[in-house]
Amino acid sequence: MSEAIGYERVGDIAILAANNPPVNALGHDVRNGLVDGIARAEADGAKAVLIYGEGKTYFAGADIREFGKPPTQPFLPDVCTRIEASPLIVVSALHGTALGGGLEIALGSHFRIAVPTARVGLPEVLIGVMPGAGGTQRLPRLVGVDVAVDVITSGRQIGAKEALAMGVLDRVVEGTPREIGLAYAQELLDSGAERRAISEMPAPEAVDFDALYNMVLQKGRGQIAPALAVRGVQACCELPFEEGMKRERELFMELMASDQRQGMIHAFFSERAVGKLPELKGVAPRNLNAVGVIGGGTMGAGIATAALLSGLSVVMLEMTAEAAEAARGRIESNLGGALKRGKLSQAQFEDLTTKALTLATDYAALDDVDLVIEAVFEDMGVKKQVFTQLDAVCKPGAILASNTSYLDINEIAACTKRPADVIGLHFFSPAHVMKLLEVVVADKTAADVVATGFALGNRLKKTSVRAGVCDGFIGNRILSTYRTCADHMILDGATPYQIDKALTDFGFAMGPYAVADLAGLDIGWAVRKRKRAEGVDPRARDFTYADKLCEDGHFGQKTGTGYYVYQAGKRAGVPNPDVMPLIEADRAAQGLTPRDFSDDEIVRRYMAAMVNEAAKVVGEGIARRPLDVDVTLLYGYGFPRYRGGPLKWADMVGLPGLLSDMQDWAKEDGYFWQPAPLLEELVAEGRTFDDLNKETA
Ligand code: T1G
Repeated sequence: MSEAIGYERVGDIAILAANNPPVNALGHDVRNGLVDGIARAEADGAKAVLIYGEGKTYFAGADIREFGKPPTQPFLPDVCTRIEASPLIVVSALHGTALGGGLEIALGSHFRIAVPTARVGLPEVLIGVMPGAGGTQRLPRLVGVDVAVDVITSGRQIGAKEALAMGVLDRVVEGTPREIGLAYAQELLDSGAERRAISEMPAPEAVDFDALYNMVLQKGRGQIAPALAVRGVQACCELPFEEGMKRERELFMELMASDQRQGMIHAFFSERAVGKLPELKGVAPRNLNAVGVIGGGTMGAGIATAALLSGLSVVMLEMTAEAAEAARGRIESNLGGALKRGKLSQAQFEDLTTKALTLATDYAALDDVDLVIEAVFEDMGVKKQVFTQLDAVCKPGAILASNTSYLDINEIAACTKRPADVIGLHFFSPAHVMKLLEVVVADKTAADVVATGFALGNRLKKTSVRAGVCDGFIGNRILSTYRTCADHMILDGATPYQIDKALTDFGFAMGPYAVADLAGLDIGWAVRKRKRAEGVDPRARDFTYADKLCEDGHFGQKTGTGYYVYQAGKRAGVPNPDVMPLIEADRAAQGLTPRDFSDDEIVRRYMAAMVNEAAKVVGEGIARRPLDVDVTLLYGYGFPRYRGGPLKWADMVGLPGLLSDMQDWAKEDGYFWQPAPLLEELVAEGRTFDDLNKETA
């Protein structure tokens, strides 16, 4: 018997207890142990078998680390079928998260009991595959097609109460999985219950699977796994069980071989790796109970909302009492959303907006907070004034953080006597919703201040990425480059609308011009003006149509008109007829003759610009590893998760091809298309960004 599955007899019941921390993943040893355990119980004269997990959870699925490696027997579908085929009654007792192959083991069992906090689900589509051990064949038999398709194509986790109502669970009882499992198995034996094999249950009524497939495919915006999973459920309705299992396996293996599976598993492990920093080994974060936020605009109010929802007390500082009340209004409207969704009770809402939130107009109110986050107007002069005052009033050991999106944190820190306590905490709008947090580490930032930045990120349920100091840090610096590439394509003949369509077809939630309208065109305008004031290299191409749009007062959604015109109540806008004349005038003024662009060329240039700047960001150490860039673009810039991130995508399409494209395009614009030294190095050495990820702990 393998160590991973313990064997024990309690009366007539054989217990198979999984012990494969941290999440009892169904690796080779676990699968072996289950098959051997069932056989031993049958040989041992047991009358029933109880399967449960030691530690924090029942099986949380197949071992994802084995993906891409040669599969080893026994295969998971066979393990589930072996359990189901046992003449003994098999009971699974669930706690923690019974997910994917874990739930499939439970569905292979004859009875399922769980503790009230257990969660179940088939989240395989979230890592680019589909259930491959009978989930698409057994679940529909138990819960019907509609519920099964919802569970499988959403990948959502389902609470025990809902799972009981669905019929996935037979019982939900307080206690430990071992206790409730033993009691239930004994009760079944005492009542003479028969073993129940789901595979022997009748297949559910079929539905219009072609329509369902197309609907799911469209909803996936290019992701294929949920749609193929629908074909798996179709097989359940149309084929005998064994045939259905074979069809499920074919579909599963097709997805296992797909780039999308690679991309999504890369995203899964990368989002867990970004928080593991060698520099923070053994470094304890500082205490964090009370936070100050300066500036109650959209960003400040969003940051305050996130802090309040995580249980921190907040002092919101504004210049005037009216502005402070306006900030409270924004915070209350943000929290109102959680109230409406039932995430907050009325009492909690009142507590947060009265007891936990304090408004202030005097810096002295910040003299006892543990951390201050400044979210004022994006101007260096204003930032320095604020930090000079914070330096004067905040207690020793308080952390002074800036939410700047671009500006130099070293320069801000230098205007205080405590640069070691200064850090950048770059939130993304809306700050109480967007998952990404760039933790910007300045030259003198102390290690425990960095540790506190990450601790705050965890507490706010953010995915935090370490970034070095440069103009725009990781995300906005790369954004600025691929946006410039898009603007160059417009000068040369493409339109904002063609570019947006090409990128949404590629998988982005929105194209760059729709995003610009959402964020506000005045932000890009301010950045262009600042950069022009700082001096732009004469070789850089320039364009004026976007400035003209802003000069005419068109800032996007906030003014109702930008690249698109927005009608009330409609999320998507229609092309603004004033835009193309501005672009044509700009081209004419520069003597440019527009040409046709294919969608492929648009995507290739746009992505090449993104990858090239990302390689510079990694090469300069602004991002520690390529995966830090991938997570930043996935969580902050709407990059399609099934492509894994720009550098994972680059590895999959091939770095040599991308580099040679850039070298071609450099013939027409040698200033913009300067290949990153790191990219040239990797191509020369036949290495990839993933090699770098593996080499950098
Ligand atoms: N395989 C391998 N490692 C896993 C794992 C898995 N399935 N799940 C988690 N880990 C690692 C994770 O990388 C981390 O490692 C540690 O466990 C703790 O995880 C045929 C083929 C279970 C809800 O998709 O959703 O079954 O970083 O930090 O927040 O149909 O992990 O410490 O080194 O996330 O408490 C289906 C994936 C697989 C579930 C726990 N199952 N896991 O969350 O901790 S496909 C899943 C999760 C499948 C069959 C198919 C979560 C969690 P490290 P964590 P957590």
